[in-house]
Amino acid sequence: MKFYDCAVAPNPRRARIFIAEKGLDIPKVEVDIIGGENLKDEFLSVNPRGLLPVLELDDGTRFDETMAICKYLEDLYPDPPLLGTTPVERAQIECLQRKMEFDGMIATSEAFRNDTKNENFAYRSLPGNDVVGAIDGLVERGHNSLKLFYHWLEKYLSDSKFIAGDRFTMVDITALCAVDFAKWVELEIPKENTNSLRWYEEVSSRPSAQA
Ligand SMILES: N[C@@H](CCC(=O)N[C@@H](CS)C(=O)NCC(=O)O)C(=O)O
Repeated sequence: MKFYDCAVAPNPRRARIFIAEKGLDIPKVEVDIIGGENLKDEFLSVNPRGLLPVLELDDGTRFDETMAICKYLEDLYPDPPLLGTTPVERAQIECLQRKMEFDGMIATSEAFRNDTKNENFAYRSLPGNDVVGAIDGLVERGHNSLKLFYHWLEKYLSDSKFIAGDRFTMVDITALCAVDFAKWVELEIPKENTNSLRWYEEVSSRPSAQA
């Protein structure tokens, strides 16, 4: 297997943390998004949409979505379980995972990529090789969605150690990456959200968070 990665980017980081939690050592190919390497022919021959991460199998099969990569690896390496162990748990984790992704990751991406100050990205308001220009109003909508993300995160953590219960899961991975990504648009966990701050300290101190 081969993992196409980008050290600074939040979606590759989600997959990287997942791989580290599984204790796997998958060879990495670093692709520099900031320098535009993902939009050059060499990487476009790997993923024509120019997006990371990508997992490539030894027979050349490729997966270019973080959750597809994680689900594939969970099937191959079920321990420790990060996507749930029963049909009910798996469905619950899927519900929460998607909320963290939409409310946190996508909201930040909207706020960041539509801000014309970030000129390397604003001409591509959506990530990857498809050109969609910035839309001003999405900066404000992104910030407002992020405030809701923090509101709900605090609620989910009000009576459990991790977001989906007493075990660390993919939900925590996506939320951690979203919180760190949101620093790019200067929206941190509000000081009064004590459950979220307690959770953040705990999940960021796991060795996988440094992967
Ligand atoms: N839904 C995809 C999103 C992937 C994505 O947006 N990746 C970003 C990095 S976080 C990217 O490749 N950006 C390339 C660019 O901005 O040109 C996934 O979860 O894998």
